[in-house]
Amino acid sequence: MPHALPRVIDEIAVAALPAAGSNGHAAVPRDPTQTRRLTELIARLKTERRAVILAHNYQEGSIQDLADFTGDSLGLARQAKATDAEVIVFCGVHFMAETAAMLCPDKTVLIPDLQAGCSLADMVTPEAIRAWRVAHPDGLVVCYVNTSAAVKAECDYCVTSTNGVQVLQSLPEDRDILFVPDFYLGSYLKAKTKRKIHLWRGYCPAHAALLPELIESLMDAHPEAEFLMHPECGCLTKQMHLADRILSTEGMVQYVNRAPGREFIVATEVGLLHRLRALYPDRRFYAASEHARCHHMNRNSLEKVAQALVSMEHVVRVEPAIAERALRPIERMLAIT
Ligand code: CIZ
Repeated sequence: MPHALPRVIDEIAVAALPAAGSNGHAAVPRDPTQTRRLTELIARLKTERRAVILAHNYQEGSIQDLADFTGDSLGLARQAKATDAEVIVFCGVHFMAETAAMLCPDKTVLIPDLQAGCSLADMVTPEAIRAWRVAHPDGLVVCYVNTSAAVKAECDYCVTSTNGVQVLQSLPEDRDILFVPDFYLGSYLKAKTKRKIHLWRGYCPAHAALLPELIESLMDAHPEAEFLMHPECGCLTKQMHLADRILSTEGMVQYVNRAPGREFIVATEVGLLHRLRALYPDRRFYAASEHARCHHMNRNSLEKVAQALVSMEHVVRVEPAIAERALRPIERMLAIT
């Protein structure tokens, strides 16, 4: 009975769970007593279930605070592989949990909210990639990690925003590349590598909220601040010359550690600012826009993390035939980086 309710935590604990907001998202702001109660409950459940909690850099602060590890999708996948826990509560979005499930077939991977998807990942389909291959039989298909397992199964290489340049530079120069699905990351990689890249027209709605005008007025208000920009930013093509650094989320975390400056304008999903402020309390961080929020990431909440550990739902599984093919581009990426 692997999914029986834990010994210590029973229905009483479940009944004590406060309800999530009426929109199904976290009931924020939550009062500190409620947060403490939930955090304690999750700690007990975690021990009972022999579970580990992995949180993406874009998760709400209270989830980051109780996670065993917070990071980008690649870091989380590596942690998932390394852990000896039996259960992984993956606080992120569905494609990330799929990657963890494929890399760890012997572990149970749970996502607190099954609706936590990715608008960008939904912008490309396996059929579209098959059609491109018919037109470009010698081409290579490179997918951003923000793709479903079914799409990855059709691709040759996978990249993250941290390692995209390195992976593309390693590919044979005479091959055309189709890059899916993010147009802006693809444009950045094209400019950096000078490779012949066919760009898909996908975009991340949270990063699209970061408009050039907002960034220019923040730069005027904080002239000493360095401007750190994520390559998914919709403003990328126009603002690239303004960015002091174009970095992935982990790239930003590492860069701030060695940067001489003390102030930073951060153009990415606002969840990352919680991690930056926690790690570097002596620096100042300004969100390029407080509206740059991923509503999918924000579907996860402390309540749903607790609920996932009680009910052992929602289990993320990838069909073995898809997983076998989808792991190929991921493993090729891991071998290069
Ligand atoms: O790879 C990730 O986690 C994503 C989606 C972005 C980033 O820059 O970390």
